[in-house]
Amino acid sequence: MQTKYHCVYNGEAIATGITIFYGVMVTLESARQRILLVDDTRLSNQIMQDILGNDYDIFVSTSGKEALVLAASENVDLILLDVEMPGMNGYEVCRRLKQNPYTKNIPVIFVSSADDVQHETEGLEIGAIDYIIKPSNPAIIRARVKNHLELKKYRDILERISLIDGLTGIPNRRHFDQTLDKEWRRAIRHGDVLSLALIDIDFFKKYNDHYGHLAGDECLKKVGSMLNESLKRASDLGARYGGEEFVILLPSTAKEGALTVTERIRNNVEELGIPHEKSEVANHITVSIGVAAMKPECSKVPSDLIRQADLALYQAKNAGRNRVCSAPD
Ligand code: GH3
Ligand code: MG
Repeated sequence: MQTKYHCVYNGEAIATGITIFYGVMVTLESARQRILLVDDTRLSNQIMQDILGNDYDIFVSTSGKEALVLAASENVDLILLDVEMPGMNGYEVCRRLKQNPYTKNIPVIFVSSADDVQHETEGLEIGAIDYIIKPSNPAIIRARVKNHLELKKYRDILERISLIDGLTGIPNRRHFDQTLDKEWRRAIRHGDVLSLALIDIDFFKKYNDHYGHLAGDECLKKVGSMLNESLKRASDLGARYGGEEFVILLPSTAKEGALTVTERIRNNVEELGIPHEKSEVANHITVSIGVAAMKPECSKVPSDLIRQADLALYQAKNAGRNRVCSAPD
């Protein structure tokens, strides 16, 4: 993703170029978008580079195989794809791009000298967003590319927003489910261990009843942002799981490490010092945490890990709340 967004909760404007969706404010820091040119003829690539190089970052590939690698690794925003190429032709490249979850959302424009309805229809049916017949006028190429990249930019923004919780501004359940799925498969490939913790605010119903729902919402926001501040590794994820429950995912982390992180979180919540005079365990907000660690295998599913963490959370609640419990190995 080449554009960088900061999501903050409604009201805290920070920069120019602000768009508001569903109460979540998103700011957009423009960066140059990236285009991958795929053509076995170097001259064709050079012509396109001359047309587009001033406005975009350009990546060049002279074969379909190499293009698939670049598309998956270089975070490109648009692919201009020649149809006729030795080895893998453009249609096959496009089919494979659309089958790969990492590349399926990259718009593809076919660039071809095949000026007939059949070729153009086939290209569009495979999933290309447009079809340019070469040679084409540079101004028209620039205009079409600009239009498609503009749409891509806004689709990226929507994608980001759909993964953020509207109240707390932290990743939502959908984001978490997607990441768990991805990390689960990665852990199977690498024989790695994965830890997960469910975090639930103690006596939150009493908090809402006593202080009101708006105060309850403020409390959720504070706990949510503290949660993410407590996570140190780039691969760690903290998300709102639903209601007053949060979840964290710690890839490549065994149970001991997960217990250290969650104990830090439990302690940090106490140190927020949010008064809760109706709590039965303290005079401030506290959380109970259930931790589970697992080495994912093909015979297991991600919900096994969640279920274990849920049981551990239940134990933490039963054992008196404001504590961390872990599932047995
Ligand atoms: P326990 O210590 O056993 O966890 O008790 P609890 O009261 O925290 O748990 P319970 O599940 O009975 O109540 C959860 C409460 O969380 C009930 C609901 O009103 C509140 N809640 C859920 N989502 C939101 C929200 O988005 N905003 C606010 N303010 N409250 C919420
Ligand atoms: Mg609760």
